[in-house]
Amino acid sequence: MASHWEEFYSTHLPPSDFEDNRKLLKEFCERHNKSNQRIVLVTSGGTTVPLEHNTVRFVDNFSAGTRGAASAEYFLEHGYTVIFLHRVKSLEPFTRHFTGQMFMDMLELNERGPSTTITVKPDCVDIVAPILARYKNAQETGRILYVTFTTVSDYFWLLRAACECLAAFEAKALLYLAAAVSDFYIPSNEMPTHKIQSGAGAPTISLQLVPKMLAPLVSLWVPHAYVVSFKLETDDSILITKARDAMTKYKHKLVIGNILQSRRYRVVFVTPENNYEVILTREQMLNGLELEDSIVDNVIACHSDFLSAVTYKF
Ligand code: 9Z3
Repeated sequence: MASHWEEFYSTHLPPSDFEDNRKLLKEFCERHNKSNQRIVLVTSGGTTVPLEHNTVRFVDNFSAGTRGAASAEYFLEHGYTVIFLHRVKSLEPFTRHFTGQMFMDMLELNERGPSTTITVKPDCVDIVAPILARYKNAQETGRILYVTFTTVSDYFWLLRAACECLAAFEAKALLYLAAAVSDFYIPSNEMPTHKIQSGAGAPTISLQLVPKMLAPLVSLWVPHAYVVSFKLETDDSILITKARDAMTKYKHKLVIGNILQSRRYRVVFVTPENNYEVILTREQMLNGLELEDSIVDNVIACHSDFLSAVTYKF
C-alpha cells in the first residue's frame, strides 16, 4: 500500500511551471556542488489551501516571510549558497528592507535640464548602500536562487525537487524549514472546479490532514543533510513538548520553537541533548539587531559540529 505522502504525489499534479523550476534547481545545485561550499535551503512564507480549482477563495497560513528572508541574508554573509523557496509576494532578502512607500521616499527626481535623473537622497545613502552592495554581491556570484510557491501542493512538489538536487551535497546541505506549512487541505478530487456559490447556502468545508513530508524528507530524500524545522505555537506551555515530539518522530537534528506573539525576540532551540533559548534584548532590538542574526549563528555552529562529527566517522 502506498504511504500517505506517496499517494499525495500520485493524486496531485505538479504546478504548471514545475519542470522549469526543477531544471533551475538542478543546474544551480550542479554548479555549486563543484565548489565544495555549504548550501542551505531556506523555506519561507505561508502556504495556501485553495477551496476551488479555479481559485477565488483559499485558506492561508500566517507568515510574512521575515524569518526566512532575513535568515537567507545572514546565511549568504556566512558564505553559504542559498536556495530561497518562498511564497509569491512574501518578503525577500534585501528588498525586504524597503517595503511600502519607503523606497519611493528615499528617491529624488531631478527634472532640471534636458534629461531626467533619479538619485538616492543624501541622508538615505548610508541605509541603501550596504544593502545594495550585499545584494549585488549575491547576484554577481550567483549564490542565491529564488523559487516561488503559492499552494501547499506547489510547496510539496518544489520541496521534494529541491531535496532531490540537494542530496548530492550530503552533510554539507542544511535545510532550514521556516515556511508556515498548512496542516490541513482539501484533496484535489474533493475540490469543486468552480467558485462556490452562495445561492446553495453556507458551505460545509471539510479539511483533511496533509501528509507529514518531514518523514520522507529526513529518512529518504536527504538522509545525510542537517535538517532544521520550525515549530510555531500560540500556547507557550506546549511549545517545547511539541518541538521535542517532532524531533523524536522525524529524527532530525534541530527544532526551533517559537510563539506567534514573541517570535521576533525569542526562540527555543530543541536539540537531541537539550533546550536553550536564543533571545534578542530590548536594547539590541532598538539598535536595529535582528533575532535571525543569532539564530543563523547558532544553526551554523550546530551544522559545523555535525559536519565535524560526520567527517570524523569516515
Ligand atoms: C515558523 O515557525 C516561523 O518562524 C514563522 C516566522 C512562520 C513563525 P514570519 O514569516 O514568521 O517571520 O512572520 N515556521 C514554521 C511554521 C510551521 O508551519 N511549522 C510546522 C508546525 O509547527 C512544522 S514544519 O507544525
